[in-house]
Amino acid sequence: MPERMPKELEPAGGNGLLHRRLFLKGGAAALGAGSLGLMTAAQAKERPPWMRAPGRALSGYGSRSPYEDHVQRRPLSAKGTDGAGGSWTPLEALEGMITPNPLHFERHHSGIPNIDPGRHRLLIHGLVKRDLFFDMDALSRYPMVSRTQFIECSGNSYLAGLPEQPVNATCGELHGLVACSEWTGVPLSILLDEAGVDPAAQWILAEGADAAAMSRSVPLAKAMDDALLAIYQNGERLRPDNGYPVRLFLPGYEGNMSVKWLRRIKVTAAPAMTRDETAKYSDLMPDGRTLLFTFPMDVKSVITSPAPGLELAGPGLYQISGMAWSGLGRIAKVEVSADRGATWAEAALSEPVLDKAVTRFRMAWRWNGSPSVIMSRAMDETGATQPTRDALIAAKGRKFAYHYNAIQAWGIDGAGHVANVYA
Ligand SMILES: Nc1nc2c(c(=O)[nH]1)N[C@H]1C(S)=C(S)[C@@H](COP(=O)(O)O)O[C@H]1N2
Ligand SMILES: [Mo]
Repeated sequence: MPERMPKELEPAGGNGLLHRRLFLKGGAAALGAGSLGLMTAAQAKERPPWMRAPGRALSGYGSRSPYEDHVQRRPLSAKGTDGAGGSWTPLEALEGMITPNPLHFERHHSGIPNIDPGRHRLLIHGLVKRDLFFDMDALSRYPMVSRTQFIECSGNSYLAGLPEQPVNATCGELHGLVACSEWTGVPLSILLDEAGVDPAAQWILAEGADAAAMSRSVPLAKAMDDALLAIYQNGERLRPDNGYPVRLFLPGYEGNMSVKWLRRIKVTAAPAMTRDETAKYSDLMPDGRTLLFTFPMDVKSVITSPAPGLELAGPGLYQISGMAWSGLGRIAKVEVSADRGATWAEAALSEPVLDKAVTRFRMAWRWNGSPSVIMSRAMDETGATQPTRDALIAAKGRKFAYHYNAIQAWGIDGAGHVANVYA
């Protein structure tokens, strides 16, 4: 320890948590990371192999470094040949707030249709003055908006906390059914206004062009508020995996409602009570009632580094980094604990902090090498906070599978191995 400790390195919580000001105004120099190994003059003169000949040629479509090929989505066990399944985003390998398109999680009920955009059509009908029928060219002529927002499958995370014993899996396998992109497309309200919605209308039914013709009912109020017909994802056309050539995108609502490969919107007086909003995406409560239409995704956070799938190399200073998001609005605060929840300190939030987007948080931690339990808890601008696992199970029982948002604890053993634990 230096004699005069810079104030950035003052403890903010138990077991080595340091003050978030380390990440707020250039305090990170106090970490002294740049002095870990000094280059000698002889080493500086030596040229690595990639400096001795020109590099490879240009390409029409970029690819990542082969050294990063191990960063992959993890497919859920395949369920037969009907294309039903999903794959998780490897959260522990990523940083920032945006999910790269090729690593955006997937969830399909009947595989990925190979849609020819020239033959794809979108119909708007039902309780409207006039039916509208679009091809992609016509749709693309309407004014577009861009929004950076998350999408999360409501089945995300239940594996992390509902089984009797903690499941041993990576951070991405436990929480990776969430991704955040810049979505660009046409506000649905523009098209509904053009179609002329009947005053009796209260809902819409959205239907996909996959073999499952997956369909969900959406309240008209949401459709008129911020629903988007998304055509671009992080600047390029949607990937087939994520709904090419057009998907419905409903900010903050459970991912299942953001119907991919969108082909039909029917304006209705009542919800259609489709399979996906009755048999599925509904939750059995301890008192025997079933919750239907649980739309917004609740406030959640998870530490992505250190996290299962990564190892700590030994005692020293670490950057705790994680993601927080809420379907109700902006993230207001994230707190981190390094002593199993005995003490908590506020993490630094990385700008920008956007409505219904993933917010990156950071915290400095001096790990002394002894077994530790680290956790994060987020609060959104409505004041909603993450429950403990015990509190969530006390309220909702164990028979639910959707909207699991309890505080996640990671256990770190003396060898630096990180695992899912119940705190
Ligand atoms: N047409 C159609 N839309 C769909 C699905 C589907 O199987 N078919 N899966 C839904 C589910 S359950 C989720 S969580 C999200 C996943 O979106 P993503 O695959 O782009 O991540 O899409 C939703 N939209
Ligand atoms: Mo989902």
